[in-house]
Amino acid sequence: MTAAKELNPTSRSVLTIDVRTVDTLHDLAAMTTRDPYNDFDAYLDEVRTTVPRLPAELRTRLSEFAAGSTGEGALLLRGLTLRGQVPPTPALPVAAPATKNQFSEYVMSVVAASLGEPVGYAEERDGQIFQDVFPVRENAAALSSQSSSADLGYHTEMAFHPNPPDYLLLYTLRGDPDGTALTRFAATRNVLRELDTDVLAALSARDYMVVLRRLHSPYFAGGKPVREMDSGPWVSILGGDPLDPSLRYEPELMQPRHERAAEALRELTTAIERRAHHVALEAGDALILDNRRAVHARSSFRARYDGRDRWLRRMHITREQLAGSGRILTTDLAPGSYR
Ligand SMILES: O=C(O)CCC(=O)C(=O)O
Ligand SMILES: [Fe+2]
Repeated sequence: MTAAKELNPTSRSVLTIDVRTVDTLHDLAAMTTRDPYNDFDAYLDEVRTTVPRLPAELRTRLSEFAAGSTGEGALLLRGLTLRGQVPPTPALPVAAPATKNQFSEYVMSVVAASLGEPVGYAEERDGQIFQDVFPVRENAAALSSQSSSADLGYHTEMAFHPNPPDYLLLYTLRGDPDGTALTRFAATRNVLRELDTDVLAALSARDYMVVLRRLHSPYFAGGKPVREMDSGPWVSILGGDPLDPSLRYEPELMQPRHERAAEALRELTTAIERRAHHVALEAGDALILDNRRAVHARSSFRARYDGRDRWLRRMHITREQLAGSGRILTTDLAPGSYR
């Protein structure tokens, strides 16, 4: 595999938050009174009222990113550090481990409010809005965000799903102490530039079957548990507006219909590897990925399960208005659900 280049700290994808802005954010975070875990809608309403008070540069960069005008597919906000001690990293899945103040929840919610609506998926971690991501021994080698010894290959988030999130937000509570866990990403626009029109045409055809039985989560398709499914929906990898295309990409879960489709997928993967950057996320980093305009991956790393492992907090965000069913989506993965 071609090694991804290190992200240049002066790149347009990086914004280092100055100390005064961090102070302002801490003040705003401390003004909220609602409970982000037990009453998220009320908490988010409170957070929204603070958006106009965000420092101008942060607000501008977020709205440029939301408009997709930078074409970068990722925005890394650095320096958003918590004050005081971060509790030990959990080693077992738990419901919302409590960090002491609500700074991470505030930062994540205010970023999300600038981009769209935070959403949860009923079948993923019980629909949690704030999802803690840390290595879990049992899943060390699994295709899972809880893995560590396994390299989590390039993908778009929830590529198997009819409605993947438009954005993925990864806030870092604690970086990998060894610095070996690297998050990689590549902008769709840069990747597609590398490919010939016949490859793009192959990727645009519904010639990839989502292998639903490989999913770990308790989804249903046509009323049957997905683990019992031997066929899945046929999707295209490349879609959306031809002038601003989007990817649905997860080779581990996609079965090409024929060799031409398989070859196009391999070419895409090679192009992603050529155009990717990597960053070792550190405490206080918030990485926003545009899930249509970027793919991402994470290298393997060593987990020790001693309270000092890498610990991220993750959120899924949609640009659409919430439908009547609300913030927590329930989905049937039947073929007819896919656009
Ligand atoms: O741990 C990371 O850096 C990214 C993991 C990932 O792909 C995810 O949480 O969606
Ligand atoms: Fe991911």
